[in-house]
Amino acid sequence: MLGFYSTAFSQSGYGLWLDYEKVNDASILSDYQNQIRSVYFLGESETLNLAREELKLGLNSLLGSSIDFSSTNSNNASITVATFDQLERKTQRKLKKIDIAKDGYYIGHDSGKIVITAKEDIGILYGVFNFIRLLQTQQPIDNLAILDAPKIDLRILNHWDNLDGTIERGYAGKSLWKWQKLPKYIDQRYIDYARANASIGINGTVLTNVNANAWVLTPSYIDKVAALADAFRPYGIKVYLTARFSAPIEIGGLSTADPLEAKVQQWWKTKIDSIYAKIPDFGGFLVKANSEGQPGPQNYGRTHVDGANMMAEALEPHNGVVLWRAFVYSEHDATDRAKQAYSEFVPMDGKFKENVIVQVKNGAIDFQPREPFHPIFGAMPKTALAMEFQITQEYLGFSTHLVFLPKLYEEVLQADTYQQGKGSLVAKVIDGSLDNHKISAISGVSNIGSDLNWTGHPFAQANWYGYGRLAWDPYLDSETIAEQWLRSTYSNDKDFVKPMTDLLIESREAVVNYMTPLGLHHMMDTDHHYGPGPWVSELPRPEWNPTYYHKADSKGIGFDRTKQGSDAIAQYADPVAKKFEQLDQVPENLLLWFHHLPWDYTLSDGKTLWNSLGIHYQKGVDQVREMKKVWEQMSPYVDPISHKEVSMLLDIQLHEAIWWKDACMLYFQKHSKLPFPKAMEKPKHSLKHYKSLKHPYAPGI
Ligand code: BDP
Repeated sequence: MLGFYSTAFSQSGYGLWLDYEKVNDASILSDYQNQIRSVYFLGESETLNLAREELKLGLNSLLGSSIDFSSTNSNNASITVATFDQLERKTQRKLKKIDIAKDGYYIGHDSGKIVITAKEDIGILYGVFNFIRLLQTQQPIDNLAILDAPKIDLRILNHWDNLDGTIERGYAGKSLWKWQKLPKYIDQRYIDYARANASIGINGTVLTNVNANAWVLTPSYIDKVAALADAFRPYGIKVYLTARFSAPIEIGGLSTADPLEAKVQQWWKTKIDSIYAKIPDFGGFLVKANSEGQPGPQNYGRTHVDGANMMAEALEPHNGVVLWRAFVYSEHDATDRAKQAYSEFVPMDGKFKENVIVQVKNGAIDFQPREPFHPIFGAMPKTALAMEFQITQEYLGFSTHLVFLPKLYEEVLQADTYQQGKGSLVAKVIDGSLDNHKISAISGVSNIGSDLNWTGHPFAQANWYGYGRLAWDPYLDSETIAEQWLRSTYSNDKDFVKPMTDLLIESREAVVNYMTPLGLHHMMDTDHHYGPGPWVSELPRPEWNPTYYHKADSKGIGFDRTKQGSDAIAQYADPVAKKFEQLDQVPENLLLWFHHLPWDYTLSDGKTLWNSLGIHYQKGVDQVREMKKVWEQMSPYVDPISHKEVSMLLDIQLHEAIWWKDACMLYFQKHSKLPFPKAMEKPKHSLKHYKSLKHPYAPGI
């Protein structure tokens, strides 16, 4: 029995990209073995000890032999690991100055030996993980000179975890945080979680849902949070909490939460001081205010600036930050939802305190399979802006569909805002380099839960990994990330790596094609946000209805955001706006985001809009079929349990891609009254059937 369980466990995916399997290429292995025999590891601290143990584990497992860590001298060790200061002190010689940034590291050669060095202990840990990655991905190590440092300061996961253990939009089980057993019981999973995050450079975690519960700010919960902070600290990870704006009323006994009232300000100050007394390196607050029914300063006739600055002032003496979300839209505002956050926030540019970071979702609507970049990114140069990506796949098939999100993230980060002319990439806004901000941040809404493999779908691990890699370096390309993840997680065999990298890269476009092609968006069914619901039109808030977004009628389809329409395009810098405005220039994959067009409109390839829509839906389905075929061939490289798991998930994905195609095309046909294009497979069921499908118990609601 033990054998059965241990096999199941070892193939469960629990080890993530950190299962260090022995290098299977004989010549690479012997090359590594020749170059690495012993390690001289200098220094003691909690973080350095973790780095030493990680390196030991990595080398012993990858090289399949026991590496000597007892050296006391860099002369007779093949690898020396030490902070720069220690290295100089110990070797008693001035080393060539290497300009290593904070949190960064250097891996290079010195007199034929490998050196891993950094300014700080955490840099050593990052250096060690990156050195191990070189071996895991079977890179040459004979001539190393890698100077690397994170380009974004705060690289954060946002957990939408509730205190009752459920996760809003979580599809991989329950929350990892066992609040009831904290602070005394430290689950091994907290440590494994911190280790995995450190391996990709994540250095912050917001523990609680943006739809916040004030209870987490009560003293007994702060003790629990402090215990988690203690567990994460050696891995360089700070904790943050979501702050419910009305907390002074709910747990403080005040009659108001007006940010301009002295007693409210004092309440937050005292609360924040008490948090820092227990967690000296507490990161700060993430706040969702006056959004989707959450309380905020506007309840008292105040502004986002008033609310954010009040908290920022109390956090400032402790070096804490406020991440204030710009995800706002109102049922009382009749203008296009895509315009509302910009309209509300841009006039406040320059008014936030320096430790306020405004956190903006990647697109102006809501984590759709494809959105143009959020116009706020080019329009608030005097404010530090954080990117908020969603790693959990709320609108992208939950943890059932294989979708490689770094491809989406890359598209957004590489988009050009033209804020200061050509080359003003969103990545440069985020890392603070475009406008010289003192602080920069990025957040990813986590897809992690209590499932044995952490993320539900084994390939959803790649999205956690890829988010972390891009948070470290937002200029990385998604193909490199895909390849590194595949090599570290499964196999270095070229017959696996090449086709699977292509599959991951293509998977993002596949989901766009079978859900929301040609710039369509927000077509999902109500509440659960899972399957298609293009017909939904009767929800009380107009902007919650898919019909608000696609505007299909007998004449055509699409949201007119040009000057003749909502004029949302005007929120982009001129060159971008011009491109989106003109039909011969707007990227076809955003066509219906910006334009309402007749069904017989002719696209660049000569096809009509109607036919092209059907062909795109079909293409999405065919892409999933192709993914299935490729995966079938991969069984020699993947353990049988994972292989079967992914095969079954791909079957579901195919079934659901067909569901999206059929439901959407049948619904649109009611308006277009046109026959389906020949290339499109006929729908399996009637529109009535698709409309009747209900999912009251879908996870994550
Ligand atoms: C929406 C989610 C909702 C979140 C909200 C947010 O459906 O659960 O609370 O975003 O980001 O997409 O605040």
